[in-house]
Amino acid sequence: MHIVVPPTWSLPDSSVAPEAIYRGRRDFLKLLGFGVAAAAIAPEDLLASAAEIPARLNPAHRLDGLRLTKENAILGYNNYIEFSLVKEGPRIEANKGFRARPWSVDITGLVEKPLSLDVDELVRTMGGIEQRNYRHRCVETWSMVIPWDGFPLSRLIQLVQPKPEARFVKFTSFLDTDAAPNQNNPLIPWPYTEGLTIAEAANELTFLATGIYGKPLANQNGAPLRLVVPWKYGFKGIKAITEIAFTDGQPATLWNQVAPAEYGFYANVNPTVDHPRWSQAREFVLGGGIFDGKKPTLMFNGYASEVAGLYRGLDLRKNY
Ligand SMILES: Nc1nc2c(c(=O)[nH]1)N[C@H]1C(S)=C(S)[C@@H](COP(=O)(O)O)O[C@H]1N2
Ligand SMILES: [Mo]
Repeated sequence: MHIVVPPTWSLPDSSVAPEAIYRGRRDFLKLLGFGVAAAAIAPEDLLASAAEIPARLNPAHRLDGLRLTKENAILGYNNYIEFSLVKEGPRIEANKGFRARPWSVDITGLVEKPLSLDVDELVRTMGGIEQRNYRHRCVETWSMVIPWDGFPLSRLIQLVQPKPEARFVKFTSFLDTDAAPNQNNPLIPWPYTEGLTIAEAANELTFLATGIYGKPLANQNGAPLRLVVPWKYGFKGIKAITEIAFTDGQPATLWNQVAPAEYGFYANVNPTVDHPRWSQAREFVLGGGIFDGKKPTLMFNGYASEVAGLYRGLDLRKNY
């Protein structure tokens, strides 16, 4: 028989503080007669794994008035070309040979304090996670509203201290041709890579996600750690990150190498700059059913007040 133990993140009240979990665990251990031993154990050892600590919704990122896309749609309509080229594929194929833990992440390149650590250790080092509701707009014209859990990339940047020469950040995904059969395709420059300018990376909106809807990321959504840049097309949001490198030159990215005329380095959501093969003026909103409706696409996906300043003086038609 298979006994399912509900994990700590399934606690109904997602605002439970980590300390309350710690106290609950400690009282439970006492009940089992481990009173003295429990007191001697460091609090970290009793805490739920960092990625399981329930997050608090950041009130600055509530998106009042927008309907969140249903969990089942976020989990079952995916782009993850390592595993499948159809939307329903990653949910099945990323849950066969791929393992999101243990997982180590390297922060390298032009930084004073490079880091190499386990993903849960990284989350703990970042001081835990918060929830943010963000619009998500794929270059293919569908959109969702996703409640992410994670931490701002800016916090990690402060920790590793980029050197003055660092001007870009390059992100690299995993490489495992056994777990991800499509990585045997020699026409694609695996692993998946992405990049941001250092100013984009340090923007308050740029987020490293560890979960969705208060649960650890599903493999098909990019477990254990993926990038979220809500004012850019979804392909910038690289999944299953293994390395974050600070560089002086603009990094090559997978899509920019595969089809440079279609997928630029910036990839800012922009209703006035069409994809060579289709208009970007409108989008299909995915809510819970398949297409819930069409609406006009917003400049910078609705985040212009936060990010337009990053592109002052830049021709967004040339720098697409
Ligand atoms: N490693 C990797 N990351 C990736 C992709 C991918 O194919 N491989 N697809 C991108 C695209 S095009 C989109 S729209 C989003 C989709 O994320 P979701 O499936 O969680 O909605 O992931 C992005 N990150
Ligand atoms: Mo996408």
